[in-house]
Amino acid sequence: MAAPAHKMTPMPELSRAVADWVSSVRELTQPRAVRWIEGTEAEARELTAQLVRSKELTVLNAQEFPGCHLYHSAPNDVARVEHLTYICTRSQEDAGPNNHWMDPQQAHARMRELFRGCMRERTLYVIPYCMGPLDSPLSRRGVELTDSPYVVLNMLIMTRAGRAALELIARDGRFVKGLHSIGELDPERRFIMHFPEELSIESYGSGYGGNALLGKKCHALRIASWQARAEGWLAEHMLIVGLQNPEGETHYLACAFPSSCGKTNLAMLIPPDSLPGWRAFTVGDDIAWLHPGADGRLWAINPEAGYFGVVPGTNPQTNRNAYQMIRRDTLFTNVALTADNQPWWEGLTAGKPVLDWQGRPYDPARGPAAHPNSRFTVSAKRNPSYSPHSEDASGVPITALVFGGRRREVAPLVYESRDWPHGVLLGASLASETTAAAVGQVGVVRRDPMAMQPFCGYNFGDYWQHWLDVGARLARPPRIFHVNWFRRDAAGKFLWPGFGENLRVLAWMLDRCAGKVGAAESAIGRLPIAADLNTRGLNLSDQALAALLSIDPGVWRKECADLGEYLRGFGSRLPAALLAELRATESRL
Ligand code: SAT
Ligand code: MN
Repeated sequence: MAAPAHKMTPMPELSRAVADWVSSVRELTQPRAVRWIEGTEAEARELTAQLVRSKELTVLNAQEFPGCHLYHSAPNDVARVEHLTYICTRSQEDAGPNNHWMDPQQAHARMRELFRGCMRERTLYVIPYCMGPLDSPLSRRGVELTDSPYVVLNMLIMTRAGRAALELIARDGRFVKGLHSIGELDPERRFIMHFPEELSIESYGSGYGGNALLGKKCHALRIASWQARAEGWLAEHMLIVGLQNPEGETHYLACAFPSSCGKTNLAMLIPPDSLPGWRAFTVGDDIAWLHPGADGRLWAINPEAGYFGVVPGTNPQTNRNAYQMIRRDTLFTNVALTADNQPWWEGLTAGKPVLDWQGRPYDPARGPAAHPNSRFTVSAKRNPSYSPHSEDASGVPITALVFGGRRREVAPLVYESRDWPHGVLLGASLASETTAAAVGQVGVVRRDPMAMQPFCGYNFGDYWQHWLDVGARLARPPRIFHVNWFRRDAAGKFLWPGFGENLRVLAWMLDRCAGKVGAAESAIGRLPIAADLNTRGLNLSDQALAALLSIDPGVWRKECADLGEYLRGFGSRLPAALLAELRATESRL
């Protein structure tokens, strides 16, 4: 048990470095008060009550959704803003063609003008947080300063935040500095700036998830990917799932998919009745930090403590675990409301929306009732399939890495890389249809290497070289696969049922890793032999299966040509080995 608060050292006295930084930000932003977040439940309750009183949070139906609340964001602040997100390194080359870049001094000057006096009449919250288990040597820490109590509530769920994190910071001295203000929520005065060389983040003008919860994409991916390169590990946009086979053996997979392509569903997969004896355990649903272990394997932790997941589409059929998980103690953002105060979203078969995500009377002519990027924030521990190994200080060992995108055509259901360097090419070749998770057009195919296009904090050329280097150091590297659950037939119908049935494909991968089944060599990699893929009870025609496992050499020659053109855009930073892998594929085609 923690000692009563009055007997404890006041938080500002724990770390001089943090206190000095808070003082300088206080001077700049001029808040009415400064409040250090202890991380207690009483504190979260009090902050929640305060937001309910000020009508920023709505209490949801306490019988059906106990402990749940609804938050409406500003209507123009509902997704990440990649066009306003910058990597500010001294050399533009280090940020690479994959990032928007600004000179650090210029960026600091610009942000200072935005932050100056911006917190008058507001409280400045100091949130020390730890990404990863508190006792793990693989974890890293940060402090977010924000004027948004909604951000505080989210950070308390999404990270290990509070006094314990600050004590760790005081001990090792290093932390990522994240300064955030909602500003005026004006899209014209909005920037998300990253300074990897200084381990700092400055975010202004948005209260939305990835723009404002700085522990998530900003720290755990953009800054961490930079730190990881310097320290010899990988910070990736991957879920981590443990699959226990009927023999009782558990293997862990880390899988990269772009935002809003089903990572949370895959992480919480429900084995279908047709695959008795299998169990799935969630370690993480969005981010994996992968470290080479002393045993030559890759070990993963989930730096987060909660899920910030897409709500629409969640129902007992698509994701029973998630549906159950978000029925209590969940913070909903931008969903609709029923007459009896229950949250409602597209994909629910029961209930009827009366107010839309902006709190207006629901009118189908104005579009969906819940925003397509509406979100739930919930503690990972609420997940029925939560893996107890999520808390292991050394992480979990990874058997396979999986890359996937959302593609109507081109990519087969699954294929396996020939070896690690070829697997890096598979990752680099990821392309996907865009989704509502970021502002912009939805449904257009864009390149999204390793699902990291919006999140890699440095030049992709250097990043691929780092991937090659990490693989070369692993005596027992995981195998690397590519999947596409989203392939469609000529009529536009999905060929593969997806969701829990994806376990059939994952089981094939594990059979491959265990050396139990062979594969068909193809120009792009190894494809399943149809008989090795368990499709019993699926109602999948032979033709559909053949289509799912087929590659069209003509289409692939074009795909390789496009990829080659894209890769060559990285100039001298592009690893020669990656280009050689592409050439080898082209010659096989
Ligand atoms: O960036 S968020 O964390 O808000 C959502 C996503 O894009 O995965
Ligand atoms: Mn994500």
